[in-house]
Amino acid sequence: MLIHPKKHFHPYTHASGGWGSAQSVMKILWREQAFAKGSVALLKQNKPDGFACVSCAWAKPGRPHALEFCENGAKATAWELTSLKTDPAFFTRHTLTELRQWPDYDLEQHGRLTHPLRYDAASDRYQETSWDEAYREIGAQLQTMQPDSVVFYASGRASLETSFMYQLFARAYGTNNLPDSSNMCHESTSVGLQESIGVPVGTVTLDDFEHTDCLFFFGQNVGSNAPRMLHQLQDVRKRDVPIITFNPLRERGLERFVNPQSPTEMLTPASTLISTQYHQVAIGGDTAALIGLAKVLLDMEDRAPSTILDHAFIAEHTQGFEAFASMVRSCHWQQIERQSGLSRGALEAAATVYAQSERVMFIYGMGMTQHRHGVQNVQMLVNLLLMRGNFGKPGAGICPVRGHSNVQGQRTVGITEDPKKVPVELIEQQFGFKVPEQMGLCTVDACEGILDGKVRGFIGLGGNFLRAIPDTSRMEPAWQTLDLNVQIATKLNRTHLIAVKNQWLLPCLGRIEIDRQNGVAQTWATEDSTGCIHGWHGSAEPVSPHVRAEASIIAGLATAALPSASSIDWLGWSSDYSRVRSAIANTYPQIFHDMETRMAEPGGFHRPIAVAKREWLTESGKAQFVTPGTLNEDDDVSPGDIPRDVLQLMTLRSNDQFNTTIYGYEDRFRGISGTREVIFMHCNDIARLGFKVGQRVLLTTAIEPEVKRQVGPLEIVAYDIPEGCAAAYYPECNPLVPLWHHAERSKVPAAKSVPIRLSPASTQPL
Ligand SMILES: Nc1nc2c(c(=O)[nH]1)N[C@H]1C(S)=C(S)[C@@H](COP(=O)(O)OP(=O)(O)OC[C@H]3O[C@@H](n4cnc5c(=O)[nH]c(N)nc54)[C@H](O)[C@@H]3O)O[C@H]1N2
Ligand SMILES: Nc1nc2c(c(=O)[nH]1)N[C@H]1C(S)=C(S)[C@@H](COP(=O)(O)OP(=O)(O)OC[C@H]3O[C@@H](n4cnc5c(=O)[nH]c(N)nc54)[C@H](O)[C@@H]3O)O[C@H]1N2
Ligand SMILES: [Mo]
Repeated sequence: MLIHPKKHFHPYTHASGGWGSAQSVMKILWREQAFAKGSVALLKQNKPDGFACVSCAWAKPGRPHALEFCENGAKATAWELTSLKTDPAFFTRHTLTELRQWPDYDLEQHGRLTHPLRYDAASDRYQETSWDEAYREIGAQLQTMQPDSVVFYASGRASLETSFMYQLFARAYGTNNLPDSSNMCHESTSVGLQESIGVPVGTVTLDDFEHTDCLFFFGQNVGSNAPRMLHQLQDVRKRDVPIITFNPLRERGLERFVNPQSPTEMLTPASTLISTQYHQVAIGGDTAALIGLAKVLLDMEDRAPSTILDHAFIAEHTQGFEAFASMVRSCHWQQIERQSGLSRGALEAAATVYAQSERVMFIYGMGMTQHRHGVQNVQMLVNLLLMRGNFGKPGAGICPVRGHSNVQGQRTVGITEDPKKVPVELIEQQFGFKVPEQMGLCTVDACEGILDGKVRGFIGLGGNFLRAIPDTSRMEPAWQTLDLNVQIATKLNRTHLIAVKNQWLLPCLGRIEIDRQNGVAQTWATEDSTGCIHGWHGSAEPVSPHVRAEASIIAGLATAALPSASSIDWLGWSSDYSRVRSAIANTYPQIFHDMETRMAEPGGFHRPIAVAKREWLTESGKAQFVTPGTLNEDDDVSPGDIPRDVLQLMTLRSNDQFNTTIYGYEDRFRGISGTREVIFMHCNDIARLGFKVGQRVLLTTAIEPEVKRQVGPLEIVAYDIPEGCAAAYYPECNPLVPLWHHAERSKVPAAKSVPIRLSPASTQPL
């Protein structure tokens, strides 16, 4: 096992970005032995003649900065271009039983997978196999299985071309079981926005940042999870545009920023103040806070009629305003303050700035979507924007910050469990098979299927399913009863180690690598958080001659699994991606017409967003005010009503991880170093519950006590977080999230509000 750095807790007093960020990039390039390859690649990152960063989905400008990458994008590049290899010899040294004891960091740290592998139960090891054998045997086994018993999971990174092939493979095989990471992430957005404004995605583009006069941030940690956006935020702040943040934690990236790529800023003490107001809302308190804002606006309007609300917009473009307004009026301040954890004065301050601004954008992330009422949260954001007509004009709109770099695009080209969301007729006409009608399984449904034995096979196009899902301690034993597990991956992770009877690990090219098919370097496309579609190509030599492109692996599996009568030329497609693009363009002509030429233009092209023209593709043809049913985000843990010894836990990311990939043990901005085994708590809660700073505690889920869900020991860190709330890292805390504890309608696991109790792990503080 690797030696880990020493533990250290020390508040971070510097701005985000700056020297800390530059140092962190150097460290990882060095550690991964990727200095030469990595530094050359970084110059091509997010450039029209290069590749899309494999980290977050934030927009890539058509006119990029000289260095269009951030600290965490650089880490992702170094992680993929590492010189270290997890080759067949590695597996002769380690059994799966042994590897299951390793932390996530150590597993991925051994480098890239290089050869196709098959699990051998007798020796409890992965053994090298050939691609032909893998395809033949997996294909033969798939042919014996019920299509609806197989799940085709996608993690959100694969290109539009690969994703289109993948969903077609699943549907030609006979199932809509196409869950993806979006089911754990922004599905609350897809459901909420579709119903409210008729698009499942955000409505703003990069240009809007140049026109906006006020930004609101809800539950998104820009400094760690979408740091390139800090450039837009810095520009906005130079114009003196206010930024108002709602977040239980004071996230450093939302406070101050020094651009590490600006010599002047690096050499002077200057830093940019990001948030002009910072409201530490209670976990789960956003709906109440937004109702508070709406209430202030209605009061202001009553006092000075026709000065606050955009009546013309509301009358012409919306429905449901009266019901919404009367619900808001009926809410009492006392209730709003208690649920939101914010004072009336604080909410008045935020509402006043909102009311004074003509063009407002709301930006949000997992702090809104990963709640029991995550969909309601999203719809509350829309309600507020609708009150002042903040849609369909430059500088205004809604901006969900997506996660994986092509997660939005995967949905656009058909990776969805819901066949109603795909152009069935066009698929059937072109490809000559019947698209199954039955609704497929989303991520939570797939987990239930694994628990009750209905799901028998699993194919993973990337990701670390067993680590990312909720209730992991219950899921792992059930997983072992599967008949087939096929994982297409770049690095080893825990999902590859929970062995099932027939298990294959197929190594693929990363997106930064040059993907040559028939000797020709291929291009590929992604869609970012602003609905912008770009073409890219790889920049680095592949890690090994034995790894294959994801598209080629899908073609190999599909050819082996589907009857030979299939009218899709899988192998032809995977040797020339322009053929896949023409199929995408024929299937989704409105979005992808002339894809081949348009994606090559600097800055790519935008998918049409009807809202921009104030057209509403909703059932009523209008934008919809949706009246919230409750002030809580979570009925299981309603703030104020919960037992005194129960805390609401949010599970969140450090600055040194990409989802389940742990780059290191440093959460610099939160002052944590050398460990992830911590729980952040308010000092009053620590004292009130009889604990001490530094004490080790066990965390137990406080709902459904008949099922024991426990994590720990974790060390208590005193932190600036609202009382009654606590925070700890994902994925370590996933065993605490009950599978059924998910958002209504979107089924996004409610990973941001898990009621927990603490107990001492040992009597000795560390
Ligand atoms: N470097 C890096 N970049 C990433 C990722 C990564 O792991 N590492 N992951 C990618 C993916 S897949 C995604 S989905 C995104 C995730 O990016 P984010 O949406 O930023 O997700 P989290 O880190 O989970 O943090 C959510 C934020 O919500 C706040 N929060 C928690 N509960 C509440 C609440 O009840 N109300 C409010 N208002 N705020 C709350 C937390 O304090 C935290 O600041 O980032 C993507 N980019
Ligand atoms: N408690 C809790 N749980 C959560 C969350 C939370 O905030 N709290 N967040 C949720 C969210 S937002 C998300 S998106 C999910 C993430 O869930 P996933 O997308 O399933 O997980 P990742 O950690 O992104 O997957 C990492 C693995 O992907 C593989 N990989 C990396 N690059 C490539 C590639 O180019 N191709 C292929 N084929 N494989 C590749 C590597 O093997 C790596 O180990 O987790 C969710 N789970
Ligand atoms: Mo995500």
